[in-house]
Amino acid sequence: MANYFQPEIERASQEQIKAWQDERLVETVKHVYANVPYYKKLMDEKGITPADIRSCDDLYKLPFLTKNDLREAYPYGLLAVPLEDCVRIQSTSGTTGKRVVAFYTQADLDLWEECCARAIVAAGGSKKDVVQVAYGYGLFTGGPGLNGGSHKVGCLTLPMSSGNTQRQIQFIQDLSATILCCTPSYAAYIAETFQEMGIGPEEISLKAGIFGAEAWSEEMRRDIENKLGIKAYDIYGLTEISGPGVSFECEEQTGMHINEDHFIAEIIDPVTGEVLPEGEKGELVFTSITKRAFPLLRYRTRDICVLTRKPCSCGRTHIKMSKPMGRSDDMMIIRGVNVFPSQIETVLLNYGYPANYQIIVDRVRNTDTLDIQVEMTQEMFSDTVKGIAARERELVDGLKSMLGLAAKVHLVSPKTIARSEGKAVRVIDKRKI
Ligand code: DLL
Repeated sequence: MANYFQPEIERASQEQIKAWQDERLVETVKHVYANVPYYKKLMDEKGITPADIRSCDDLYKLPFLTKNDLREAYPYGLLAVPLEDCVRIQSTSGTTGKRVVAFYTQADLDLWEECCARAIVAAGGSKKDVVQVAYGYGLFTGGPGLNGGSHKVGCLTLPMSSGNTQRQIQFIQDLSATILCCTPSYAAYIAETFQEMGIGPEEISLKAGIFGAEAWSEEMRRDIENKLGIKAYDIYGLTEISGPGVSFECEEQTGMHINEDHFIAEIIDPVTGEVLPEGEKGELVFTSITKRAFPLLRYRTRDICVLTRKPCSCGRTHIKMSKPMGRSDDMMIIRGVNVFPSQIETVLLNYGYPANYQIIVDRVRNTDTLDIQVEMTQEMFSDTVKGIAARERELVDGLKSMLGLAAKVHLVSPKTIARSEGKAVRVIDKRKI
């Protein structure tokens, strides 16, 4: 028997969903055109006004928005309400000069938390549950989003944040946590630690997990499910659009229902920008239609997905997206942190290295590893062994402050990294996900 947090919305008819989307889109376009000069300019350049957008059928007329627009408009350029109406910011992981900052009014937070509550109830959660939130808290949306959702459902919420695995295990055991929320790689690590302690699935109180923020495979899902004795549900989202809960999995485990009363999804050809029909693989684009502080129209996520309206056995009518199958840009997600190769290159160039390097990403015992091989100049190469070790440490520190992530650095002799004849292969991602 399926459970819903807001059954009248989650099982609404297609006509009702379309009616909500039409009305809210029109209203949102008026709102941003009137209040965000950045949008007004983009729309004026395309020669359209709010009067041209009368329903979702006109969505294609609107300009796209990208992460670059968000950086350009940083920090307040896309804010659509007075700052005094905002009560919170969150920000994307990764720490290039300009981060993406998203603003929320109290009403925006409530709607976001309701989306997360839907995900928790879909995973079998009710007020009887003990929800252990082991996503990071702070600027990252994972902890705050699931925390708020858990409150809305009325669960006993354990705001653990990530890390300190022994303490996570102790709380799962002592407080009989029933639902674990964290990244899939951290869930796998917790599962492995239980196994090493000789604690089997039948002795673990958990019944479900809500795992997302990074790609994970079906094999990984089964492995976590078996070790912890749970059902593992996927959850998707991005800071720009609110955070976790943009879409979530139901018991069918065949894709994530997008909360269509809040977000309109499109799939486009990442090269031409052309809208593709349902069922075709392409880049996912979102338009938020209920947010007040930071509404985004046609935001290009860079995530490659497929959408389907095939009826779902859970009774939900909202469209489903597949797990993201990759990205149309070069962003990597390493231990939950968004990393662009260009950030790494910037650090190397700052320290005087030639741009000959290779980034090797792997997953060892369910934890992402980041190794960077960097060619030295001839001059650096003639340095002492001690001098080279000091240089490596210096780069590790520089990378840490740029990425917020520990990397391993290996300095190699000049001309040892293979040169390519076409595009340089900078990144070797060995993770099988
Ligand atoms: O990762 C929000 C989130 C927190 C989602 C907790 C789920 C759970 P960002 O840091 O802005 O936000 O990163 C967004 O992460 O564009 C995807 O590429 C990737 N991503 C998020 N969820 C999934 C998922 C949060 N379930 C970027 N599967 C997105 C694969 C995911 N990739």
